[in-house]
Order: sequence, then structure tokens, then C-alpha cells
Amino acid sequence: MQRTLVIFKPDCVHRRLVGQILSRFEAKGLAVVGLKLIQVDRALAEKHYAEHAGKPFFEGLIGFITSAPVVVGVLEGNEAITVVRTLLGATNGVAAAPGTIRGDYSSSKQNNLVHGSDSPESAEREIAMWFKAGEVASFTPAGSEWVIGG
Ligand code: IDP
Repeated sequence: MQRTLVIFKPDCVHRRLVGQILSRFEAKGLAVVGLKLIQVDRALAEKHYAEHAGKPFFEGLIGFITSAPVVVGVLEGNEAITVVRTLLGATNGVAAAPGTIRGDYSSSKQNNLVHGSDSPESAEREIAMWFKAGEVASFTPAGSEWVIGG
């Protein structure tokens, strides 16, 4: 079992797509083990996107992610990191394949609806950055053997 951090970005919240997209993750077999809506401050935004500091789109990205509330979650499941990123599709919504979340709902490089951690190291760092220990649940969802069998 693996955990990953997802952020339903301000465009997703404004466009009222949080439920629909969360549903796609759940339908794939991922379980929600943490979830909250928060207004991100500049310090957290800069920490989360530290690897992009100095890039031409950085200031715009920080402005975007702090412009409205986000819904941040921890999803758990088999190969959760890869599964989430595969469902999300390419970063640029214009290039993302049809059938992926970004391919189906986004036409933008920046406003691409959902963030997903890109490696086990990032997932661990990001979950600790966005959630306190008691905010992430540990349990075995009923029926897990049917989701992951074989
Ligand atoms: P990812 O979210 O697919 O992992 P990253 O390259 O890590 O993509 O970029 C982080 C976020 O920064 C993207 O999801 C997107 O919102 C934004 N971003 C990336 N490249 C650009 C760009 O060229 N212009 C504007 N925003 C960008």
C-alpha cells in the first residue's frame, strides 16, 4: 500500500469539479485517508513548489494556488503515486490525452486541476507538509482484497 498527496487546485474548486474527480480516484480503487479544504498561504505555496523557484511561471503559479481555497487529500492504494499521475495525464491540459483528468477537463498549462506527488520521497515530504499526523487515518478499507487481488 502506498500513499500520495493530491491537491484539488483553485480552478477545480471554482469549477465545482472536486467531487467528480475524487470519484474517479475512488472508482480506480484508491481510498481517501485524509481530506480538508484550506486557504493556502504564500509560505506553504512556496515550500510546496520550491523546485520551481526562479522559473518564469513561478510567481503566477504561487498567485494561482493562493487565490482561492484548495482541497488537499491523501489517497492510499496499490501503486497510488503512479495510479494518480496516470489518471491525471500530462501537465499541459492541451497536450494531455483524452480520457485522462487533465485531458478531459483542462486546456491550460497552469490551471490543470489537480496535483499528484511524483515519487515516494515527494509523497512523504508533501504529506508531512500539508497534514498533521492525526489528520491522516490508518485503516483497511472493506473489500480491499477485491480491488487488489492477484
Ligand atoms: P506536474 O503538476 O504535472 O507534476 P510540474 O512540472 O511539477 O507538473 O509543475 C507544477 C505545476 O506548475 C503544474 O502542475 C502547473 O500547474 C504549473 N506549471 C508547470 N509548467 C508550467 C508552465 O509552463 N506555465 C504555467 N504553469 C506551469
